[in-house]
Amino acid sequence: MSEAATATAQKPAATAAIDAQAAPVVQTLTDGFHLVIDALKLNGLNTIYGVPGIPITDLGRMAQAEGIRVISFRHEQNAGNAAAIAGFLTKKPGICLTVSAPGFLNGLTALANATTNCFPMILISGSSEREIVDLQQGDYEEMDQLAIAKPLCKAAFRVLHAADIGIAVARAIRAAVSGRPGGVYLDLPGKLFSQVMDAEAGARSLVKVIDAAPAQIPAPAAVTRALDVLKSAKRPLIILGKGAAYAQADDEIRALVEKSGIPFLPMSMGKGLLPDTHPQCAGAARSTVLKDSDVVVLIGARLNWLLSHGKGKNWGEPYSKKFIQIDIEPREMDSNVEIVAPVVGDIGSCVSALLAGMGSAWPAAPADWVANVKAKKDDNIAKMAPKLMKNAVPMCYHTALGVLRTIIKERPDAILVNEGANTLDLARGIIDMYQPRKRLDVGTWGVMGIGMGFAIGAAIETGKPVLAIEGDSAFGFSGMEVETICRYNLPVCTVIFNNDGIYRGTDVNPTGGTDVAPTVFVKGSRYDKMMEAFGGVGVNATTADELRRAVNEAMDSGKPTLINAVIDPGSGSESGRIGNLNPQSMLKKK
Ligand code: ADP
Ligand code: TPW
Ligand code: MG
Repeated sequence: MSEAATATAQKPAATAAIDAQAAPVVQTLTDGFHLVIDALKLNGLNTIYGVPGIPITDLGRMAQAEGIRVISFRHEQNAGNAAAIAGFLTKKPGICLTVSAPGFLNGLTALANATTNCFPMILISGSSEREIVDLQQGDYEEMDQLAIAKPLCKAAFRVLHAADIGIAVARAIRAAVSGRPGGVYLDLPGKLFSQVMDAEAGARSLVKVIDAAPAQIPAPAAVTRALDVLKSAKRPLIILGKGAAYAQADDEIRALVEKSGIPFLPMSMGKGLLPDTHPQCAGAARSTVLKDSDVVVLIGARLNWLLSHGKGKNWGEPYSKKFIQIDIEPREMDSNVEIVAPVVGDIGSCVSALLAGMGSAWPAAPADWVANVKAKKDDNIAKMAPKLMKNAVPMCYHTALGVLRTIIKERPDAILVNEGANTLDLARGIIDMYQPRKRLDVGTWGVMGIGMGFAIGAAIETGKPVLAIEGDSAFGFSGMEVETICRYNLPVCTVIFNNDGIYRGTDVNPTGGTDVAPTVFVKGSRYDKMMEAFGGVGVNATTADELRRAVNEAMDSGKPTLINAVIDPGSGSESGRIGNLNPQSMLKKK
């Protein structure tokens, strides 16, 4: 047990003289507060992201007193997003702490999003008293939180006895990080925190989780099958998803790609596992490789909407291809199309087994295919180059992103956070990444609002400078956290692509009424002034030069900075690259 816990428990109120007649025997006590803190610390969980309030205010205070870093946010969703990205970056569950009902619900969006993205996190929420909640008698912030959390995460547990806290935290950790990672909910009713128990028994009740995410070795037959399919390929392709980034098997993945000579395509958050400038990177020939490949190796990437479900014209149908899939989740296989060679296991073990099976005489990837992909890619890169050099005023997306692309090239260990529509899709395509787990974005749901939470979580967990590239709408979902960034003096430089609205700032109200169109914001807003309100650096940038200077200064100084990058309101397109997903009205437009 920690010293502070002992000290607290030895105050007269918490000290029991067991036998008043005999020499006094002092029993040292602990309580729920301290057991939660001790259980987290014992398992190396040393940061809590949250928002204080009943019944967890003192938990945050005591955690800080015990050496846990407690980062207080302005809204729980952002705290939850910080915890989720901490989980992605470290392979340890990020901890988010919320108050009951409304705070819990605010955090729940982040928990659901973490689960959807396979990021490990634990949402710990205080809750109201069971007796009152279960009889629906209207307790303060009454809500059956456990029932609501269950369908939105991997596992949900409630603890009623202080003696069970250690086991509950252990179960939560295992559930979050083992197998396919995801979100876990831990429900702690207010009364639990002040429950006392013998300190020694309390210490014994804690569990230090051993091997929380055990290696999952693929079956030898699965490895042989996959290699047989791969050997037969004439136009092979490797797709690297964010699961591959999460796995931290960077050397093995690189060895597999380079030994096979196969072109690779990184998914958004898989970018940088190998540099986007690697000769085998097919990022700039995406549609060609999806359409023309004959065997595709998926490594930690699902065949969901982001890969057109593995079928249809993007995949060159009616011509069909063979998929080899490496994933820790057996049920992912055949989710959308047939997987002819499922390799189930953790990516590190699977890729190592494939490498071993390839031996020393593995044939080079077919030269004509490699040359075709390279030609297509070089062609596309050459077409893009002049657009990025253009010095448009007002800036268009390409002008501004051309600047930021160079900055990331010069500072490859900076972390890039990215959300928006055009701001997201164009940045993803234009900005090359050079190192693994440096690109953090909207993920599987394409959710707006991850920006400041991810930026804060990334800065806290890695200590690296963060460049957050944000659409003006996207930023608004978590914008109040600029105060949090200033408060903790984090090295986060936020660049807002301010095009006066969602997708474009040029829509008009067709009725001619006084309300502006639903996608349009206040014209000429100065987001930079928000930063000044909290003592950070605010810059208004209207040209490429101004933008370059301001970002470089921010990255050099590490000072919290917000740059309002003025973007031509007409330069974006509806929904960025996914406008095709908008349902179309069959009725004639007025
Ligand atoms: P992307 O969006 O980049 O395509 P997805 O989120 O769709 O990536 O897919 C990630 C996949 O990686 C999930 O199916 C998940 O089960 C898998 N995964 C996560 N961690 C590991 C790991 N350590 N080993 C194997 N598979 C993993
Ligand atoms: C939680 C829908 C997708 S993209 C976007 C919205 C509102 C904002 C696009 O405008 P932005 O970028 O950020 O200014 P740009 O460069 O194109 O102008 N609510 C949630 N998630 C999503 N995805 C939406 C709404 C949406
Ligand atoms: Mg915008």
